[in-house]
Amino acid sequence: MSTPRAAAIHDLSGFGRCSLTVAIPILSAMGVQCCPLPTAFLSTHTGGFQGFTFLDMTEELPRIARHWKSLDLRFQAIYSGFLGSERQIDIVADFIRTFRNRDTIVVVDPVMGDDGRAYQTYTPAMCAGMCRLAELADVITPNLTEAAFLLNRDYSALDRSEAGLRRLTEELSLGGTRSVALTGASLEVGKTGAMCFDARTGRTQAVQTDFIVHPLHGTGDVFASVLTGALLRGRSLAEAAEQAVEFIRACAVRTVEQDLPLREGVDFEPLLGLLMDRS
Ligand code: PXL
Repeated sequence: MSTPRAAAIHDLSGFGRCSLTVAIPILSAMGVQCCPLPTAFLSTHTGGFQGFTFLDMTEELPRIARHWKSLDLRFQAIYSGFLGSERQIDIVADFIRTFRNRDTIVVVDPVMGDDGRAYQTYTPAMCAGMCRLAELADVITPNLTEAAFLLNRDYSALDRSEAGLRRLTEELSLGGTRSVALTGASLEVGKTGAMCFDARTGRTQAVQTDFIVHPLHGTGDVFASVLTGALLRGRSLAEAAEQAVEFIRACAVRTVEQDLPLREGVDFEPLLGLLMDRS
């Protein structure tokens, strides 16, 4: 099998393990060539650090896309996450329309917020744009906050029972046309994971593992990156979600055992070998 290639459209945060500093090593370990399009260059992520720098890369994105098109590059995955400006919504949508072909998986992680609140740099207009962008996806990976934003619901009033989470996931599927892996789905005390709707089979399935710690920064990015890598390796949505959830659990155990600061993200580097397919 030739090496699959993914265009990864996320920010580059120099410190704090998220976005591209998570996506590049994880996809590489999983045998995927990761081609980054940085949406912004920050000194740290925006969760838990004060005074971070932020260089908006909006102007650069269409120039990169034009050059890649002139080289006739093909991508088996287009994987987007944290965006740097409202204008980037249309730029990323154009990128998807230009580079998508029959064998391309489009994964949109609709990064907007956590714990019921939008991230500091996300305006209401950006969140509305993110919902439009997510309509182009084959697979979306929202957390509960982002699910509430996507469906225009009150976060605190979401029904978190198993039946409620199933319904929420199915509602996010746009009538069964888009796969969904809803993260932060806990079906019992002490467990967490994802509720998955697979548009290929029409099935909704929960994936659960032991809950280790909250809040751990960047777990959404680890989840979506492992999921994308596993889908490119031919796994089903539920298998891909299971691999992602188990990897995060292993990383969270390490992070907690070493008493590492939670804002620095999950201590995943020594565990990348778990993702390598030696077959
Ligand atoms: O993990 C999501 C994320 C990505 N990128 C940046 C962030 C965050 C969450 O806070 O701040 C820059």
